[in-house]
Amino acid sequence: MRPEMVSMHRILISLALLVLGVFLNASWAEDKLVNLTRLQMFVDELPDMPKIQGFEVVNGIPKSKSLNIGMYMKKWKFHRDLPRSTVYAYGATQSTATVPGPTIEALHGISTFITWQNNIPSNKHILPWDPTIPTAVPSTKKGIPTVVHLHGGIHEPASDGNANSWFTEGFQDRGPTWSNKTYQYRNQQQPGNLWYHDHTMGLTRVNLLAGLLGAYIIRHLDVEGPLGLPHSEFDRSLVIFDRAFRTDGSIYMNSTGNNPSIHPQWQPEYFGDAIIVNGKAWPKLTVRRRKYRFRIINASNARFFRFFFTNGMGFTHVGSDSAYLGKPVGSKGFLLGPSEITDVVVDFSESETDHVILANDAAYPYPSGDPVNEENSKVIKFLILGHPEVDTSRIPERLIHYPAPDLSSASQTRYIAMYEYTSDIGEPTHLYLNAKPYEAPATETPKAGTTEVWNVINLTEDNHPLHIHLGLFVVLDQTDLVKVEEFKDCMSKENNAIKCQISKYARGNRTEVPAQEKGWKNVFKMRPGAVTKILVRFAYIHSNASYQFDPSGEPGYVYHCHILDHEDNAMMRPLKIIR
Ligand SMILES: *[C@@H]1O[C@H](CO)[C@@H](O)[C@H](O)[C@H]1NC(C)=O
Ligand SMILES: *[C@@H]1O[C@H](CO)[C@@H](O)[C@H](O)[C@H]1NC(C)=O
Ligand SMILES: *[C@@H]1O[C@H](CO)[C@@H](O)[C@H](O)[C@H]1NC(C)=O
Ligand SMILES: *[C@@H]1O[C@H](CO)[C@@H](O)[C@H](O)[C@H]1NC(C)=O
Ligand SMILES: *[C@@H]1O[C@H](CO)[C@@H](O)[C@H](O)[C@H]1NC(C)=O
Ligand SMILES: *[C@@H]1O[C@H](CO)[C@@H](O)[C@H](O)[C@H]1NC(C)=O
Ligand SMILES: CC(=O)N[C@H]1CO[C@H](CO)[C@@H](O)[C@@H]1O
Ligand SMILES: [Cu+2]
Repeated sequence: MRPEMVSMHRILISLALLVLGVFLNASWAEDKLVNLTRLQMFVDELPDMPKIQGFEVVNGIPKSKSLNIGMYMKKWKFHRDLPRSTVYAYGATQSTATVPGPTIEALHGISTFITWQNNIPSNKHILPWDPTIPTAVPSTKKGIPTVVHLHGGIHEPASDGNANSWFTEGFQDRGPTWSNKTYQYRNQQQPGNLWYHDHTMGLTRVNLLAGLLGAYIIRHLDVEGPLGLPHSEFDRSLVIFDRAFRTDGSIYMNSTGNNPSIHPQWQPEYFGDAIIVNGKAWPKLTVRRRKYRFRIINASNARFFRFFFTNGMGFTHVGSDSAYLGKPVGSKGFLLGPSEITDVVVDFSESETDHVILANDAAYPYPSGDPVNEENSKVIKFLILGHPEVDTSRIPERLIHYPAPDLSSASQTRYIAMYEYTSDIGEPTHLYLNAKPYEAPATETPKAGTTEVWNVINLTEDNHPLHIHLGLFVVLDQTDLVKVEEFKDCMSKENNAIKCQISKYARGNRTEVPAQEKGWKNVFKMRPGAVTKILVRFAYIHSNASYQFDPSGEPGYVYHCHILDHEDNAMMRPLKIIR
């Protein structure tokens, strides 16, 4: 082509792009959402995520292993009849990356080293985010900041995925507390269920929504083997979250805040009506007429689930969060808050029907929000094969008992108050713990090896799942506040529970802790208008040995609300362990 033709050509291409751009922008602005009632449920098979071993066996002896796990931008199909969605996904390679990410299987006592690599191209985030909340912004203004936290893990602060230890593609840009490309997960703790997910300052909600989460299991074969629980193909992880989609398949998040003049994008809670299990909307799974173990991780940003079976079948709980229960607990249904994990055995030989639906009836926001609808009330369908079969797995009478320490051994009592602030139009603008922003110096400074009592006071209208890094806790008591408004008035002036005479107000009804949640936990749903008393242990629960690392190092740990939209703005505080 002659030069003038080339430039004409360019002009035409630019024009075409311009028209396309206007068109794309227009359709974006319209936010045409998929009408989910038109999507047929139970058409996709439940995927099993790829498994990555966090150890290697050399001459019959397990040894520690170093893994590289990347974060990639790719397309993911959430439903047979939905166009492919752009996601951020974890995986060993781009082609094997999945949403949720691969399940990492570690062995008790064997370290897994992981170099998390950000391979997400330095362009615009696939979801709207909000620069007016405390947010990681690369100095080059390029790249998508990410950092990985292993939820439930007991390891040194430098491997904890601090919100300010974020990094962009190829580690080009790094947050202020970034220190090392490789994390060491020691796996010295009790066997159980963990999950890894993004934890970037101000971007956690959007990075998880984009797909950055996955399951992590620590096994201790000597201790778990004799229990005889269902294993291998009968032991499945179910990672559950909710999403909304545009008609072009893209993941939808509202780009207009509830207080747009203060925060252009931030909203207090994200909900989508499509319930996604292991990356598929309302999948189905064909099961044999026998026992299965399901490790269920609630990876929703804000949705609570209250699970039950439509045919009345029950669940037997064997674990909760990252630890086994002392004894199995039967239930007909249970409430799972964001980021809570439950570990249940389901016996399909008890089913009188040839299929059953795992359903949900939790209002959203929980507990005072909208009732569930046709879409978000269904989770997964199990198709149950013919006759019962010989099932050698069992549910033993005793599981693994980790005694709770004496209340009298607690070395400190703390009060943690949850506050929500609203604008003059009465819409939430942000939430704080103890009326302090994240940047304020640490006020919770437990000594390693000790146990403390924390009284968590919810002065907001929502149920907040509180998550503590490093420590595990036992819930002792939940007592409603009386004369809540009077107490709240005092707290909003003084921010001091003792000065406000909490003992005078913590006199209402007591709520029993559900039996399946009486063990060691790392997340608990803090009832609104109540004081929840927990006993937090900054030591292992399965042994009296002290931590095999220095927990007092930089950049320390955090504790926060696990409704991600709250955590990002800024229901999170530093947790500094001292020696
Ligand atoms: C979604 O589709 C259903 C069934 O076709 C219809 O009844 C409903 O009105 C639609 N909802 C919206 C918001 O368009
Ligand atoms: C980075 O972490 C690895 C694995 O824990 C460790 O071996 C190495 O010494 C660390 N490097 C620095 C500079 O701290
Ligand atoms: C997005 O949020 C704004 C402000 O809260 C609201 O007015 C609007 O209806 C929302 N859009 C959708 C599609 O829900
Ligand atoms: C998942 O967690 C969210 C947020 O806490 C909660 O609203 C929802 O009920 C939980 N779902 C299940 C199934 O537990
Ligand atoms: C305690 O519970 C009872 C029964 O649900 C209820 O009637 C009563 O109002 C509650 N008391 C307070 C102080 O909330
Ligand atoms: C830890 O020490 C206490 C008190 O000496 C003892 O009762 C308990 O059995 C020990 N726990 C373990 C797991 O060794
Ligand atoms: C639903 C509910 O009980 N919400 C309460 C949460 O706590 C605040 C303050 O304590 C009360 O005002 C709410 O009614
Ligand atoms: Cu919260």
